[in-house]
Amino acid sequence: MALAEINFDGIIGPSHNYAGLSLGNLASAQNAGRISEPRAAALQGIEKMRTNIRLGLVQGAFLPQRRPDTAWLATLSTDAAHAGPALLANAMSASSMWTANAATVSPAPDTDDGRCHMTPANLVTMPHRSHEWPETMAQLKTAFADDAHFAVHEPVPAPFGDEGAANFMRLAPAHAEPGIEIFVYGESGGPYPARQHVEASQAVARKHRLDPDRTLFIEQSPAAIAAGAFHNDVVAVANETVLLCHEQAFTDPDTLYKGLRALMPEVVIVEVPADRVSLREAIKTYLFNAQLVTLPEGGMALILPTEARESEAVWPWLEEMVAGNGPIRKLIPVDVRQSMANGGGPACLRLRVLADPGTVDPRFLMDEAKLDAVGAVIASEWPETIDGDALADPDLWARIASARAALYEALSLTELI
Ligand code: SUG
Repeated sequence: MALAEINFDGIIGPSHNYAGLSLGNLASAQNAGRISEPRAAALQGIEKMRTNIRLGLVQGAFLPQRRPDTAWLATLSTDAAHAGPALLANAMSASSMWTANAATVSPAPDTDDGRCHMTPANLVTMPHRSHEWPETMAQLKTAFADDAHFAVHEPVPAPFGDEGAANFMRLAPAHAEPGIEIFVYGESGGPYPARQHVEASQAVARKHRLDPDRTLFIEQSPAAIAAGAFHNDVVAVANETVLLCHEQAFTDPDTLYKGLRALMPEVVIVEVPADRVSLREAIKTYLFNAQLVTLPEGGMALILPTEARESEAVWPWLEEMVAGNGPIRKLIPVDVRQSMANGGGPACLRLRVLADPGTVDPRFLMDEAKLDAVGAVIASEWPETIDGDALADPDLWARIASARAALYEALSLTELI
């Protein structure tokens, strides 16, 4: 069995819009009311996947969910025509694109039954995200139906907020070796909610049958949340032996670093000092919301948003880091501006699953030909723009439904519509 890291990107849905729904997510608030471009957004996502494939990485995808979410509205005893603007906006968000929040994934080498365990995130803190998990779970159960290799759990129950892999990091000498799993939770975020609760992280670790001696629960610094880091993956990223993080990412970084070095002496901790890159600049440019990937030819690359290249603080620091001959050898900027304007960078758009691709339902795996086919559906079916007022327009709902159906047909996944 050959385990590979597979990045499952969320295909950006046809209802992508800027309703400003996420308190504590500065980009979402700043862009509230802006006219969105769903077609351009989704094509940016396709090009990001193409970049990954051309680097020799294994790529997968999850599909956009039904919007407006009529099943959710029905549980509230209403429908799209009667919900009112606030509830309707919550039912129309394309937020399932950010698959780093779809689930937490503990790969087979870390679990005591040797299977890859997944728990869909309940996302209960934000109403517009709280109804993602049922469709997420349906896709996970289809993609990872092989129960000799995968276990897909029920989400953690409310009120314990769980935001999935965005608050989770894994370090290991190599992908396929037993790793250290790090769950990052928030206690307080000043004016903003701490969306990942420690009780949820602990429950996920128990469900996943992890070794308690190799599982760490670490508090995200309240200063980071208050500055707009609503998930840990806005201030830190890990891959194999490398942890890249901001100096102010954690409440007690020294204890974390000491613990990691004791468990894994080969760990390389690259800490970005606050006097070179402020928390504010880190959050604006999303340099940590990068995919830190191991390249087939060796060495690592950081696939990061183009916004990071435009920063006079961030880019010189990154170039110095690369020149310093550390493990990170390449910087690869990608344009995901439409997603970024809602606070979702390259890392938010992907869920990492370490698995033998042969054990995954092939309909969820991408190659360039499939990306071309998906891109063609997007180019002909996705709305070019959505203005906030149009969210209540039944013609838009019909357009979104048929666009989504066309995509499911193109990928032969109509049973999940
Ligand atoms: O949950 N934005 C998402 C962004 C998620 C980013 N994911 C990670 N960091 N992994 C969120 O805040 C904005 C939607 C709106 O305002 O319409 C939104 O949901």
